[in-house]
Amino acid sequence: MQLTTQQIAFFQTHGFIAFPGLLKDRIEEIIREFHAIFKTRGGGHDGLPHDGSKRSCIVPFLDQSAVLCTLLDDPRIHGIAASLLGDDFNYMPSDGNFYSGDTGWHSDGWHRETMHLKIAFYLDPLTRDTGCLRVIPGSHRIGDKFADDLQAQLSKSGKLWNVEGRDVPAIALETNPGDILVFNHNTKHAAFGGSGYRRMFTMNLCQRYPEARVQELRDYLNGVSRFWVERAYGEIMMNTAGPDRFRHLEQVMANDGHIAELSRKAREAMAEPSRG
Ligand SMILES: O=C(O)CCC(=O)C(=O)O
Repeated sequence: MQLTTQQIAFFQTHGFIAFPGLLKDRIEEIIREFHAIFKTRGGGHDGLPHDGSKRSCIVPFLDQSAVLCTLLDDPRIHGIAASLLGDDFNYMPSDGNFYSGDTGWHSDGWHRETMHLKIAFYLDPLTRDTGCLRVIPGSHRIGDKFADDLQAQLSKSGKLWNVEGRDVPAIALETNPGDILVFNHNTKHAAFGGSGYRRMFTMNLCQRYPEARVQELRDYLNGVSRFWVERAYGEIMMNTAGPDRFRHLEQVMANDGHIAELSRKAREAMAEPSRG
């Protein structure tokens, strides 16, 4: 599947695009695998069941299931990624979540040169006031006055505009399971009114980094050490990759050698008794 020129232009201008029902034919296996992965972690986070009080998050996520790994090979997902990022795009670490309550306004990154995007799979029917994703069109365009003003002001919307987060002008991307949402990491997004059990997982993807700027990719990958992992990808993702998938793993695999040491340090820092 290739996106049309109009779809690509829409994404570039607005910073997001929705594909209602795109993966409806796979939703049963997707939901089954989502729960199977959480079951291996006790149902939530840190070996405990998710109790709805705070977000439970697993990173990397879809890498833990051979079935979910094939989403990267699925011509519909592959086509979206290749159309927006180029044929040599990188797959990046994914996350699986039980979200709990509101998520305030934020960007996932603030990338000037290399485009990063997120594909979000929401596994429950969600409306504007029950936790669907909201996005602010155009907020991804670094250097544009509107986007830069939002970047500086949005987190203080109550004080600066007398407007609380849920009332900030935005598009509510109401979804049903099987719908796919895609947004630029720079795009401001949030969710309000969700329950304590909102199921969602993501695939992150980016343009291939030019060799001269590959240190930026390494720096980006530092973030996964918070999850105490040895590598950016899970074993299943790497071990079940054919040559077509490997093309989208190879740059990260060549640049994630520092993560194990960072993870070790993060684990040790947690284990240290607090001083004071
Ligand atoms: O659905 C949500 O609560 C927010 C999702 C989000 O912020 C993200 O995936 O970056």
